[in-house]
Amino acid sequence: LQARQAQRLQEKWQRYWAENETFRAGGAEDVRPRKYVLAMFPYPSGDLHMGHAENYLYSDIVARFWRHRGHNVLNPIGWDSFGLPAENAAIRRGADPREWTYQNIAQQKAGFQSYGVSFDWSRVLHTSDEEYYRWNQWLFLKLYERGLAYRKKSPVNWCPNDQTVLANEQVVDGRCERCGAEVVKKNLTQWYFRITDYADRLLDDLNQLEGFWPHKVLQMQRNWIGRSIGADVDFAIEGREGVVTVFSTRPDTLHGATFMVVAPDSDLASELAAGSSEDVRMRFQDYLTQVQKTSEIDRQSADRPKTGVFLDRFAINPVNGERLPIWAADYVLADYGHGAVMAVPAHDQRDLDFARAFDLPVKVVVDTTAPITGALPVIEVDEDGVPIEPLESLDDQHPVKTGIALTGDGRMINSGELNGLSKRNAIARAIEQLEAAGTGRAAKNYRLRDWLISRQRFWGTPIPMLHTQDGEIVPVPEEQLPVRLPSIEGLDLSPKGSSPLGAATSWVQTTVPGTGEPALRDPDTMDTFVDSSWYYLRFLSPNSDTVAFDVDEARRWAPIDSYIGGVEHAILHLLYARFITKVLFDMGLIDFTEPFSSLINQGMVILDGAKMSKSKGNLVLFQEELDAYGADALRVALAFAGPVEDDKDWKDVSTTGAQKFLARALRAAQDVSSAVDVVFDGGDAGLRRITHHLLADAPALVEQTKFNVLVARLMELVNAIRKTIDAGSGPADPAVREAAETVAVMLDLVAPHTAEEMWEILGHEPSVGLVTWRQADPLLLVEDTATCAVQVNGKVRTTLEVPAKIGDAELEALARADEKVQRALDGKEIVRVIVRAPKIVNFAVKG
Ligand code: ANZ
Repeated sequence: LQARQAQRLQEKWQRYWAENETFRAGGAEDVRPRKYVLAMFPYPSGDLHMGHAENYLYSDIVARFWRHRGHNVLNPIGWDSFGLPAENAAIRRGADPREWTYQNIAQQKAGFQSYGVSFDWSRVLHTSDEEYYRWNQWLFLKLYERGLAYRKKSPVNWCPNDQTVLANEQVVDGRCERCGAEVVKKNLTQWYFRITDYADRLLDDLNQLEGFWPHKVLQMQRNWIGRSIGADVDFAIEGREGVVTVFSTRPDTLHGATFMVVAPDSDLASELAAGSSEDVRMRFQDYLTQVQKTSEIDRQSADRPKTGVFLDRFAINPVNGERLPIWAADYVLADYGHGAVMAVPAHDQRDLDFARAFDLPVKVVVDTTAPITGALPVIEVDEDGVPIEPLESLDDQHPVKTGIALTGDGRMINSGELNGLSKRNAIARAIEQLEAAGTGRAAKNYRLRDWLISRQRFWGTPIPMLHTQDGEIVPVPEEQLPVRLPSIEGLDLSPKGSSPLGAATSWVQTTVPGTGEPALRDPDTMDTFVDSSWYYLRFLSPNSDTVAFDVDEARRWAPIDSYIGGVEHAILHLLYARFITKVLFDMGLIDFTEPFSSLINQGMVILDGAKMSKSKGNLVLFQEELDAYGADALRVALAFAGPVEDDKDWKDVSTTGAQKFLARALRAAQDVSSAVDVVFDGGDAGLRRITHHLLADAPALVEQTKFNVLVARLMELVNAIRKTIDAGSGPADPAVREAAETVAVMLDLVAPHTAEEMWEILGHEPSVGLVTWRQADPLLLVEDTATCAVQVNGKVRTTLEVPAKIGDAELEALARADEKVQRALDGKEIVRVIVRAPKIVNFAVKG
């Protein structure tokens, strides 16, 4: 198919689809079963690229497939149009982010249309429209009412380049996910969503997605939530009121605790240091300054040499009254558990590294291997922590010698009442003892943190909250939404650490509704992940100005049957959308708790094994390929390039091969339509078999997302058509027509313009996109046949052509039904039947 012809078909059929709203989803009265297919909506950050070409091709294939299966399909599109790229681009050009955003949207929209994606264009949404973001504000108020939105001051991730805070999820390897700048910590008061309240449900419900989501993504979500089960243990501190609580997953090892470590940047560390000597205070201060410059990644890195300072304070081990020296060290994090640990160097690698670095005692309490017979000695140390016993006398397996902590299972030793128990039983027993003594209790901990949603940027949803002069916080009443973004006139958007909205005086200064008391608007905007956490519901009633989404439509359409997008969203977006879905469920607005029933992650389009990027200058441009080869060839080439989830190297993508294939398919339809009538009975059996095998296999191929195999099979069928026309019975053979029609209805998934054209050439009304696929004829699916001799008393009466894999019973029934056999058996008594499928049936008869 040459580019010019492709262009002509694109224009023709795209106009037809637009005028007829061919892909508009059916309304409430439509009785067909429903499918909701969604591709993650794009950022309007420039032209469409090959990643888009791949992503929206796959969702289009799935959407088109379900229409062919007689479903009412919803396949909408919108734009995730708030966010930093627009704002940064606007700052660079001194322009309004609105302009840049809506220009890009228009461009991307045109791109999708010329690519022939079967979207329902009546439902387009943009998150930066006030008709959309007012519902973000509504959602915020609902979360606030339920105690799920709150403000707190805490150290937050701060990107010094973008001058804004970042959610934990937006910090990748210690750097800003967007710009790559090293993230630092800053103490700020910010709005949070209490996602941790949902930690257990977010974790447990992943089990119901097993088999429907990529396993890798489920595992990433599990690790992100990071539930640990263990105990909180209270330690008294000498010379101090109250207790210090530590979280431990190994309360069984309490007898092996030989020191305590607190996070240097915790309030507790400062307090303990303050109660110590001048010298300790100074050393602690120096250390703290150094720690504050260290990134979280470095702090958690296992190979970094351990650092710390002794605080000259002591904790008392609740199980044996031993004095444990307290250290401040940066491998303990302030915001995990209680920011303090009981150190058990024999059985925890980090603690062992620390003990070896600072000559602290190591006491084995779990006998983890057979050769260790419980005799591992405790190392006695003097006041300075120097071992009294020479190291040489220790067992070779001793962790102090090997440097390897004994983390495995084993029998408890040196642990009083716990001696002899296995690790698991000892943990349970230790918790019982702690609870009985009132010095501890079972506890759970999560890696997951609450979702920080405040952003000090302009291009986002204003947080609908007011601050009065005496520091009170008042929500904007629901009926006053939206709180609109002000015009950028006179505003300096450049990042400066506080929201540019704070400088919009006439916007920010307002009064409390009802009382008239002066108040300031919250100047921050919401993380754009709030926008994308519920957009899938907005598509169901995108024009409603009374509700965020129509609950009846949600009952009809949601949850989403197939969600398609990049694995880069494996954690943040999916986790937030799952969280908000559960909140909406708890509010009684929807009747499901997981938004995405199945998830497909596509691979990347790469070039010579490398990721394409503007900076590397190795971009293959979507628009250029589209112009050069046409939408269908590009689509076929991408679909054919390999399995959905694999990365596709552009080297292996053959747009010219796809062009030739499409030309052949079209020519087959033309040949059929111009064939001179000839009378046929039956038609070419070989061709019919290929056609019907494809009819039988295609649904499973699509459902298993084996789109490349489907394209290969279509190519095979087109070649078989050509062979039958040229070397066989010619284009008037009904088997040729049947095959050409089958190609048209299936090709619609990948090459919809060519498919419509073929369908029309074959004499049918458009649109082929709405034609239900034929059923395969089971008789034509029988692959190999065998010849069966049917005998009566050893004499062959007839032969039958039967499926090679036929069973004995079925073969006997076929033989009995045969006319000649019936005649030979007539009036005789059958005494025995011998069946050897598929070759022989022998009736032994009397009389
Ligand atoms: C004593 C112990 C003995 C521990 C042992 C482990 C093994 P996860 O699985 O990640 O939850 N810990 C607790 N709070 C910490 C903090 N703020 N910073 C760094 N480490 C912290 O890890 C829980 C374990 O990590 C806890 O169990 C504690 O060390 C440590 F043989 O307590 B454990």
